[in-house]
Amino acid sequence: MKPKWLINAHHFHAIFVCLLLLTGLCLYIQPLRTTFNEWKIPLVAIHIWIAIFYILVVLFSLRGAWNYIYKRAFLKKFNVTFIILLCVAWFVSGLVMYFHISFPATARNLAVTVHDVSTWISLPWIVVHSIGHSLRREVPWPLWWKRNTKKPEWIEENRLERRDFVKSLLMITVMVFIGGWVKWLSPILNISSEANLRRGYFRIYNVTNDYPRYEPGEWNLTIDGLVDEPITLSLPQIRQIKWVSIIDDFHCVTGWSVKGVELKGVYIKDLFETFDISPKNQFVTAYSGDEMYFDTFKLSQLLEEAAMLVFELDGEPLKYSQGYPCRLYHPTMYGFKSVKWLNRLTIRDEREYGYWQQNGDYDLDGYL
Ligand SMILES: Nc1nc2c(c(=O)[nH]1)N[C@H]1C(S)=C(S)[C@@H](COP(=O)(O)O)O[C@H]1N2
Ligand SMILES: [Mo]
Repeated sequence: MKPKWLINAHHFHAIFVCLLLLTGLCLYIQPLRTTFNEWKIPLVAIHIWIAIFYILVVLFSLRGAWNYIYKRAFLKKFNVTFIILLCVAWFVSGLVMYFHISFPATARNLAVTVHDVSTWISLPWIVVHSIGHSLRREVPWPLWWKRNTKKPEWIEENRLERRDFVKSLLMITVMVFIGGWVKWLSPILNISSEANLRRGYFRIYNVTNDYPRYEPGEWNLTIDGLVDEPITLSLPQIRQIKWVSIIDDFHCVTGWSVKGVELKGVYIKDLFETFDISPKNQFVTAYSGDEMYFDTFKLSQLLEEAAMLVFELDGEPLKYSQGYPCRLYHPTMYGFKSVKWLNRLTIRDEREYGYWQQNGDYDLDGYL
C-alpha cells in the first residue's frame, strides 16, 4: 500500500505540473503572448513561483518516493527517474533564462531550447501517465481491457518493452515537431487573404525582467552629448512635429516577423530640424528607460534615412510592454535597433557597441 502522504504528494505534483504547463504554454504560444502582452511579466512571475513550490514538493518527497519505489517494478523507477531528469533540465534552463543577463548568448539560446524540448518530451508521458491514473488503467493502452482477456505478462510485471520504447520515441518526436510548428510556423502560416493586413505576432522581447511604465505626461526625451545645448522634450512638444504613418514589416533577427504593421510617429530628421538641434559629431547612442538596453547608430542613419520615433502601433498608443510611449524605429534595420522606452539620444564622437553587440553577436548596423 502506498503511504497516504505519498499519494498527496503525487496529487500536488500533478496539479503543479498542470499549472506550469498552462502558464508555460501561455508564454510560449505567440498569438497568446501578443494578445496578453501586458501579462507577460506577471505570467513569468507566477510560472516561477509555482516552479519553486513544485521543486520543494519534489525535494521533500524524493527520499520517501525512492524508498517506496526502490523495491518495485522497473517501470516505477523509470517514471521517477524520468521526471527527476526533466525537473533538473527545466530548473537549470529556467535559471539561465531568468538570469539571462549574466550568461553568454549561446547559453541563453541553449537554455530556451532545453526548456522547450523537455516540455514537449514530457507531454506524451504526462498524457499517458494521467490517463492511466484517472481511469485506473495501466497503459500502454490495453487491448485486454475491452476484450476482457488476461493482462499480458509484460504489463502485469510493469516491464518496459521495446515496443513501448519505440512508441514513446514516436510520440516524443511528434510532440517536439508540433511544438516547433506552433512556435515557428504558425505566424507564417497565418496568412490573411488581404496582402496588406497585419500578420504574424510580436514576441515581446525585453532583456530586463521588468520595464518602465510611464504615466501619461511623465515621459520625456533628452538629446545630449556633443550638441550645442542638451534639450529635453515632452510628448506634447514632440506632437507638434508633422506626424507620419507608415506600413512596414517588422523583422527580428531571430527569425520572426510581423508583416504589415502600421507605425505612427515622427521622423527623427524632422525632430532635429524643428528643435534646431545641431550635433557636433556623427555617432548616436539611443538609450532605453529600462536602464539596460541601448543601441547605437551613425547620425546619418537617423537623419538621412527614414528613422522614426514611433508612438502608435496598429492605430493605438504603444502598449507598456512594447515601449510606451516611444520606441525608435528604422525601417531597413532589424528589430533589435528598435529601442523601446526610448528616453535619451546621446551624440558621441565614437561609435559604441550596443547591448546586443556586447552581449551577443548582433551586427552593429543591423540592416535587413
Ligand atoms: N528596451 C528594449 N528594447 C528592445 C528590446 C529589449 O529587450 N529592450 N528588444 C529588441 C528586440 S531584439 C526586438 S526583436 C524588438 C521586439 O519588439 P517587441 O517586444 O515589441 O516584440 O524590440 C527591440 N527593442
Ligand atoms: Mo530581436
